[in-house]
Amino acid sequence: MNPGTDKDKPFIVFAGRSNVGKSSTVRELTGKKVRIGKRPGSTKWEQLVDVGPFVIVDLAGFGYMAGQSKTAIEEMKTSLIQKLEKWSERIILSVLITDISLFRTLFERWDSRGEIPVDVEFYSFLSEISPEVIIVANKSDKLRKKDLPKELEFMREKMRKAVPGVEPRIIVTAASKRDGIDDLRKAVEKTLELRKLPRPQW
Ligand SMILES: Nc1nc2c(ncn2[C@@H]2O[C@H](COP(=O)(O)OP(=O)(O)O)[C@@H](O)[C@H]2O)c(=O)[nH]1
Ligand SMILES: [Mg+2]
Repeated sequence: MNPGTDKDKPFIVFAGRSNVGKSSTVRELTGKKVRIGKRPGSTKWEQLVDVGPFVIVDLAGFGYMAGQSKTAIEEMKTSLIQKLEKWSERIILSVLITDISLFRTLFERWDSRGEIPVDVEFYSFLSEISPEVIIVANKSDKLRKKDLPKELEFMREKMRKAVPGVEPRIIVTAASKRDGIDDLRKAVEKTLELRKLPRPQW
């Protein structure tokens, strides 16, 4: 399927850095066999999954990818942003997938260089182009259980600062272990319901 096929169906987009588990999450949510990468950046283009009234768009990742030049990475990011802007009227909900086990480390690395961390930049961007954004804190299984609350609080605080006046909605998952997928499904359904929209046919 390509984005031109189902002309009127609104999009639910899944965005996030390479290798954070976007495709795994979409696969667990829908049962559809979207490609899952062994190596970062293995999904170069978006994959579309029809879920009845909506189309889920599993986007290509962005950010660092092994073996790619800085220019290639920047070009990829620009083309992704242009694509999302072009689609923005069709986007009903964005789901930002993050790797909670790496969020703090990456945040601090970028922040210390005076740059905006990619996850935070994308959260702001998605909040501009999309009526609703849900953040997924994936790979929670890679953290020690006792560290999860403080890592979540760290993320919440940074995201709150990035989009003032909006309380970030964060769902904790471990997609490859199927943890939290029901919570995510419910969060998506609830968000759509509040906008008087139908349920996706997962
Ligand atoms: N430990 C762990 N690994 C995961 C999780 N979700 C995905 N992965 C793995 O991370 C890698 C990248 O996953 P993929 O879904 O292709 O990420 P994408 O590039 O964001 O689409 C794969 O090897 C997955 O099996 C998770 O919650 N925990
Ligand atoms: Mg992928």
